[in-house]
This record gives sequence, structure tokens and C-alpha cells, in this order.
Amino acid sequence: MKQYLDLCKHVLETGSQKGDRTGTGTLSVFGYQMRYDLQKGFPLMTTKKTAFRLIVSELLWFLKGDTNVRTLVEEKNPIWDEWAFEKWVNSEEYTGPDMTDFGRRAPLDEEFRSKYEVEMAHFKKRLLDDSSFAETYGDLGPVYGKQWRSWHTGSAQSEKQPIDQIAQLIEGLKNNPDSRRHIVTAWNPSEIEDMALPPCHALFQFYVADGKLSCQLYQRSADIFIGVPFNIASYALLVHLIALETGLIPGEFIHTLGDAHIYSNHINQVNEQLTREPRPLPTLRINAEGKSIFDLTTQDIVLENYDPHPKIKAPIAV
Ligand code: DHF
Ligand code: TMP
Repeated sequence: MKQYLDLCKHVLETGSQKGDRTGTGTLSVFGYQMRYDLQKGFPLMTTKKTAFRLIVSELLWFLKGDTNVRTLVEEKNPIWDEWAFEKWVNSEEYTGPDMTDFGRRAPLDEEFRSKYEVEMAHFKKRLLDDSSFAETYGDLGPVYGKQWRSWHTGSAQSEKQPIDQIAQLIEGLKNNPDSRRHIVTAWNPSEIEDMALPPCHALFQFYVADGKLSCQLYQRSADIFIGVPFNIASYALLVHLIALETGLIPGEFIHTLGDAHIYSNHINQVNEQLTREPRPLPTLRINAEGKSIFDLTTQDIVLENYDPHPKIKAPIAV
């Protein structure tokens, strides 16, 4: 994953110091592109251990059109917890201890952190135990799953069906592979304000040539240390799944970044990662056996020969 390490170096060397919504501060560049040839192995970080299981469960959750973190909590996938929790603690109904700015305070203040951990554990238990609570406070709004599988047309003729962009993508690739219109967008301006977080991986295009299927993603905002390793692996997996569904061979994943940033509290971690030598990439095995990609479970997707350097911990900016 030399491509990724080059990105890290480029931002450390040329990035501008820039404030951001979370108050953390970043080093940032605008506009960057990486290419991953999926025939050369599966692009999961080898210079730090990255939880592939979480990437699979998130992508299958998107593909099922789900936007409720309850499903992820059931699968012991914590990656969207903070954004649901934020909606809960800012609601009228919440009466527990003050959780203002929990993401920034928890790593700094030990006393606050233990209160936060108690509240978060309560919240997750209640999502599992109480369906009506989960329906309201587990839902992130019309995020990826909703836009991918049931984009609301907002048409005056209310009989107009929501648009299943993934089904249309697959049909288009099968029937008209040369088309230059194989696009899926999660960026729906009329619904941004209802989302827990506006889409970071905002728009992607598929492309077929020489029997190979490629995908380019436009990611408007990229947390290089935490988000980007997940995003690369997630889209690489998406290409493999769509290839399976359309009878094509995985080609390239092209990753185009808008605001590509390293948070100020990730600099040491990035430098640590840069001292490590990349190892051979793992390979992917999918046991689909006549299943549609919408019916796959996490057990159907297996990574082989993954031998990474150890995990590197870092706080996430909420
Ligand atoms: N906000 C920010 N500031 N950065 C993000 O990357 C981000 N990603 C989101 C939602 N909001 C975000 C969704 N994706 C983790 C990874 C991906 C993700 C959210 C969280 C994460 O916490 N990764 C950790 C630990 C994973 C584990 O438990 O092993 C990591 O070190 O990779
Ligand atoms: P923003 O909405 O202010 O841009 O904040 C979103 C942050 O989350 C930003 O640091 C980018 C990061 N992010 C990723 O890098 N990848 C992702 O998939 C998601 C959801 C977020």
C-alpha cells in the first residue's frame, strides 16, 4: 500500500494547517488521487491491523438499504455509535449527565470519560432492548443506505417509486457496459440537513473495459488515518461484489479525495505507520453460491493471508 503511505507523506510535507468543524485542527491538502489494481491483491492496510470484519458489516448494511445503527450494534460493529449517540444526547428526551462535546472531552478528561462510557453503554443496550427507542434514536437519517437503495424522488406525482441506484447500476452494467453513466450518488442536497453526517464518500462511477470492472470514488472529505483505510477496503470490496453480480473481473479502484486531512492528534500515529514496511496484500474469497449480493452475510466474505503490523490506536473526531 505504497499509494497510501505516499498520501500520508504528501500531506505531512505539503499540507496547510486548517481548522475544522470538530475543533481538532488538521493538516490538509485539496485534491489527490490514488489507484489500486485489484488483481494485485486486496487493498487492506498491512502497515496497521485494520478490522476487516467491521468494513464488511458496514458495506452489507449500506447494500441492504439500512440506516439504523441497531443492526451494527447487533453485529458488534461500533463505528457509527457516536453519531447516533450525538442525536440522542442532544434530544429533548435525554436527561442524563451533560454530554456536550463528548468526542473532544472524552480523550482528555478521565472523569468525564467514565461518565461517557456509562451513558454510551446504556444507550447501546437500550437500542437492543427497546425497538421503538431504536427506531427513533438508532436511525442516522437518510444516509448512504437510503440514498443508494431508495432515493426519494420528491415528485409531485407521489406514485413515482423511489430510485434503487444499486439495482440500476447492476442492470446498466449488464445491459450497456460501455455506458458512461454508471453513477451512484449519496449526495442528496434536499436531505443533507436530516443526515447525522453528510456523506463523505459522496459519488462513484463504474466503468467496464476489456472485461474488467473499475470504480472511481469522489470522497469530499477524508480522515486519512481513520476513515481512509476503511474507505479503500470498502470500495475494493464493493467492486468485487458488483463484479460477481455482473460476471466481470475486478479491475481498478480509483480513489479521488477532496479535503484530504490528517487530524493534529493523529500525526504521531501516522509517523509511526510510516516507519513500517508494507507486507504482501491479503486475498479475498466470497462464498456467494447463487446468492444475490443483497443477501450476503459477513460469514460469506473471507480474507486470506492477512499478516499486518499491529493496530495503532487514535481518537476519532466527532
Ligand atoms: N468521523 C471522522 N472524524 N473520521 C472518520 O473516519 C469517520 N468515519 C465514520 C464516521 N465519522 C467519522 C464512519 N467510518 C472508525 C472507522 C471507520 C468509521 C468510523 C470509525 C474507527 O473507529 N476505527 C478505529 C477502530 C476500529 C476498531 O474498533 O478496530 C480504527 O483505528 O480504525
Ligand atoms: P465533515 O463532515 O466535517 O467533513 O467531517 C467528516 C469527517 O469524517 C472527516 O474527517 C472525514 C471523515 N470520514 C471519512 O474520512 N470517511 C468516511 O467514510 C466518513 C463517514 C467520514
